[in-house]
Amino acid sequence: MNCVIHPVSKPDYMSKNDLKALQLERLQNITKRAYEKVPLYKERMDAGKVRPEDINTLDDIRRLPFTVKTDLRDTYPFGMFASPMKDVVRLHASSGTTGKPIVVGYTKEDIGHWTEAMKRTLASCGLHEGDIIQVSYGYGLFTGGLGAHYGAEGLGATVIPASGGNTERQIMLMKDFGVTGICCTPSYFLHMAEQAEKEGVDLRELPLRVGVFGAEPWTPEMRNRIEACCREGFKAHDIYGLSEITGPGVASSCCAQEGLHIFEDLFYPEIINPETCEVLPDGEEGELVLTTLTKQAMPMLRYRTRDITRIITEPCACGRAIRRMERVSRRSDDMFIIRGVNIFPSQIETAILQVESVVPVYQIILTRQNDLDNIEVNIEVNAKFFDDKVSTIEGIKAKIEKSIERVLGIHVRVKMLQPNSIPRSEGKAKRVVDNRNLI
Ligand code: DLL
Repeated sequence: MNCVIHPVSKPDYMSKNDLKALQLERLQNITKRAYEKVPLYKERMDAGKVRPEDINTLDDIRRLPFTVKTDLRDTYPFGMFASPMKDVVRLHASSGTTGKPIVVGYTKEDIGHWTEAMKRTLASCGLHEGDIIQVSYGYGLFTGGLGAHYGAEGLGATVIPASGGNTERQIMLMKDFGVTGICCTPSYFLHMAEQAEKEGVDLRELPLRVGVFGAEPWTPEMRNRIEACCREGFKAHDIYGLSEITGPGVASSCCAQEGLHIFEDLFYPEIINPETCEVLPDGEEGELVLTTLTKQAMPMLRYRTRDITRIITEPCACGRAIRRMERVSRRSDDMFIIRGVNIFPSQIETAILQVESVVPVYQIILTRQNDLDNIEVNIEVNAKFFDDKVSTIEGIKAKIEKSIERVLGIHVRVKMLQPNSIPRSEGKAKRVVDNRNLI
């Protein structure tokens, strides 16, 4: 494997002992800061009879309280801030499905750490000075655009701050400016590939060699589809992060493309059983919990991400010492139960993409009738087959239904729709339409 080590990646190779010492020192500082400056943490730690001085080893983190998304909602907008507003130089926000967004703040120092994390992310994806990077994550309150922008600029690359949307212009920029790296959600990239094909632009003929994709769950099957649209050697990388912790830059895949390295010197990971909150050993699957080790404006102690993954114990072929987690394929709160079977959207994506010639544009529709939940999957017919005989389309539909049944063990009705009937997203794709009116 040809893994080039970029100088910004130095902390990724830190020895275990040095890393642990740094983590402990940072954990002690951050716990003290959270306790002294954020009333919610003081209350919780007092109630749990734990004080910052009780953190003497990394395992003592287990004595600290968890933080959940509703804590950020309940203290809206600035109740979790540990810095006075004069030191907060940036705000971002993430909108949920209901009500007010959650707000996150950064000091100058926090922006510096975030930039370093994003430089390490992009370097890990194989980008460097001299690359021309198109940032097509949304700029604005969403952390994707500015996060990638600062990282790419910090790396010394040429940045095109395209933001999301205006897909025709995106293709033009990519082609005319000789873009070598693109940052966006995987679903938006597929939409761009579709648009390029319509315009007669062959992505395989462009110099594009790295995709930095994240912000939504996607499957290895989707990665294969994406890589097949681009020139030989193009790598579709997976990057992970969340606003509450920093934004993108928490973890990233590397040249080995097997799992994502967590930037553990900045974010301390734990895996817990989401029901019992018991901490699980490395290798076991559960909910990822993250503690920010350096964040000044908004320290997060043991934030429950709801994202399901596991820590990979084997060393990575790339030589990095920081540990990896498996790609996040699902969230504990994404699961729905149909006819007694637990289902995650990613399982359906895997099943759909196992059928060749299917475009990965689909939506899962949930309905409720007489207290029974029902699921239907809408998939677009590939434009190439649209004019074909009805029997061809029926044949593809039957294949998809069979594939889903193989994966889930239940029969799910599939509806084939005309090309372009499912709305495309410029950011995170909306895969599930829940019409059950659950409260
Ligand atoms: O999505 C930050 C980000 C921007 C990450 C750009 C990567 C690239 P939020 O909007 O707060 O922040 O959403 C965070 O998105 O808890 C996961 O459920 C999901 N997510 C993010 N990255 C991935 C990924 C940004 N690579 C939530 N795979 C997280 C699967 C992801 N899910």
